[in-house]
Amino acid sequence: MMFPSAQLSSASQHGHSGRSINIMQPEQAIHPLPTLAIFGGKKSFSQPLHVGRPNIVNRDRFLQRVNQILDNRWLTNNGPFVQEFERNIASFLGVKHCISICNATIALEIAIRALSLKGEVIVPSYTFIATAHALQWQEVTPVFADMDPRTYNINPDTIDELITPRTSGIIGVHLWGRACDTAAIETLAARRGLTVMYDASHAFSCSHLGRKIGSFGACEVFSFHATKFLNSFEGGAIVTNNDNLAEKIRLMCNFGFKGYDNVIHPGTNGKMTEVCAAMGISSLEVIDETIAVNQQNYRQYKNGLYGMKGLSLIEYDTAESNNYQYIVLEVDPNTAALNRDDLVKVLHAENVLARKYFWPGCHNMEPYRSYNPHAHFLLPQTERMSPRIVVLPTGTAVGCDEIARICEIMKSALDQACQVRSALENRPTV
Ligand code: T4K
Repeated sequence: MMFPSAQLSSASQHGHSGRSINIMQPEQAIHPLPTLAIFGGKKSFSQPLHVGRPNIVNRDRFLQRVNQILDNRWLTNNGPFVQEFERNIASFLGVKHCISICNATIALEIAIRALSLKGEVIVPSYTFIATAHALQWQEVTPVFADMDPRTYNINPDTIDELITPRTSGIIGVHLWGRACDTAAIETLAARRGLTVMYDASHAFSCSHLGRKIGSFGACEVFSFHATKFLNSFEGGAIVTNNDNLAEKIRLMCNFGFKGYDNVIHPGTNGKMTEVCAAMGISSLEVIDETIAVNQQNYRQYKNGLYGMKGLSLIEYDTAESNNYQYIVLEVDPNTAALNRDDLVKVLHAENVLARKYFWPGCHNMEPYRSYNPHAHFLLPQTERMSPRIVVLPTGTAVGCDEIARICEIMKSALDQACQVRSALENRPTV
């Protein structure tokens, strides 16, 4: 499968000066290389290169399905494409029930409510804000646990001390598709009488302990947002093996209706539309190709960044299935010639819109920062690690030339760290 390259500007096609870069001795460069935009050179990319560019795959099948939807005159409310999508997802994951939802944030809210989570729920601080907001929106207090710096996932050893008489549950997050320590979390939860569910927004098609993520805890929530590995424009799903829970969730996401004119449960509108389901089905049909592209991109980044002191890509466990959707780079400020923020500024100047996901941690965002201004004392690893992480562009919209150029930019910047720092002093912050 061929994917179009983003537009490289003429400067990037020429590459840098061509001299060899000794990235282990970054202070040795004498003159700024003119090709870095931070030094006034032309941007490497004429168009922004985004993190989270949607995978637009299987276009013809999707458009056929859209025509079918229009012919059907059935646009939403549990239509045939939604039903097919749910069957396909459940079968792909090996779970009994999949309830598609309009997005993962609403899916989290519905799951939290269906599980009767109340009072306080323990979540990692290092996650997308939706995990915390889904609780707060329902007046359940998110209590933030620290990360394990080796995995960036919630550290189960930090959970016990956060449990109070008001604690009702734990939401683990499989950050960047890498499973959190479900065994430790669930053992602790069983001992303390807590309910466990997972935010698996990043983890579609990833496995853990040899089985597809989707059947851990009471239920798991996926996101099919445009920026996700499998996208349905907007979308999400709750998956579970629990029949009663699935029935309750189905009611809750359709106003509590059971048949016409008969409301038997409180509910909201969490329904997925037909056109979203059609996109999801079409994307699922070619999922292996998307993974292959992501994996190839990951390998290329890994090779391209090899040997750059202080920079390391997160590893994916090759004994498990991975979707390789996130190219996550840790920049160690103690050993890298430039820190994360400076590298991000260099990349942005080149039109590479790298992201700092999930800096600075939910506890440093509102309303949580105001509710508990001292939370950082309990979150030393989140405080230490979140300023190190940068996420780079990948997916089917990014080609080999772009990745090669991004790696060149970083090599070149590290090689000229002193000059980069002084050039950045006069630039606005990212
Ligand atoms: N839990 C976790 C752990 C999550 O990561 C997320 C979402 C959720 C729950 C909630 O899932 P949803 O309710 O969204 O289904 C983006 C996504 O909007 C969000 O879904 C995702 N996580 C998060 C990690 O990334 P922002 O605020 O960074 O979005 P934004 O507008 O800056 O877009 C991200 C990048 O994608 C930009 O560089 C532009 C590019 N983009 C975006 C869209 C929508 C495109 O190139 N094309 C597009 O159509 O949150």
